[in-house]
Amino acid sequence: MPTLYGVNASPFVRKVRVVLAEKGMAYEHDPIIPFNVSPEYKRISPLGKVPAYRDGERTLADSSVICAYLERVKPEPALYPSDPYEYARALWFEEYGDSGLAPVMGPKIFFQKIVGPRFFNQPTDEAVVAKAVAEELPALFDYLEGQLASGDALVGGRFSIADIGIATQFVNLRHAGFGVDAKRWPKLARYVAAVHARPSFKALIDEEAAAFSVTG
Ligand SMILES: N[C@@H](CCC(=O)N[C@@H](CS)C(=O)NCC(=O)O)C(=O)O
Repeated sequence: MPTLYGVNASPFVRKVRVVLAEKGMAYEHDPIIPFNVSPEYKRISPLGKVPAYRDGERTLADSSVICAYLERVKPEPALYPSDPYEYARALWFEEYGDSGLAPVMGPKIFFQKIVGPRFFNQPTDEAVVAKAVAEELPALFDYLEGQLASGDALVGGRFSIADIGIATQFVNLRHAGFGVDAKRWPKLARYVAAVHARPSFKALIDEEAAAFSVTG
């Protein structure tokens, strides 16, 4: 059976776990923490990051790479649009999650509120959190609000890697005790709630809650 490496707190590990769940693929999960990783792990993930994936003798690192591989291994249900432009747009939203949302929601909010205090005995720097919430999240949310039409999918009217890549970052925000103000960003608030209610996301959110959520 394939093995997915990486701790549940990571939005990138969760991205792969959602893809595996949506495709109904069985796997073993080794919740490696990406801190002082072993030389053996670095052979699988040369940058020492999570997630990584082993499929027999084949190994891969990077969530986007792993998800793209899984799509080829098990094409149904399709999580990447077939239309060329929609395909590229879906990759763009995945990238927006990875490079736009993650650097704010991860180190400035989730790490400050959950990982630092719980796992590194490091108190929350509330000023960092407040600044990120007040000054950085709004522009990120404004963009997504403007990209959402009616319905619960960002691209092509159908659930895709775009939605997985965006919504996984919002799980970390949610664990840290924050959400989307539905008065200011009504489409985004409804969209995030709908994606998080999918069985693939909900099972992981529930599994993670005890260890990684303010409510846990
Ligand atoms: N582009 C990578 C990013 C992965 C990433 O940054 N993972 C973090 C955990 S959320 C990590 O392993 N950090 C440890 C490090 O950077 O050494 C992916 O999509 O897999």
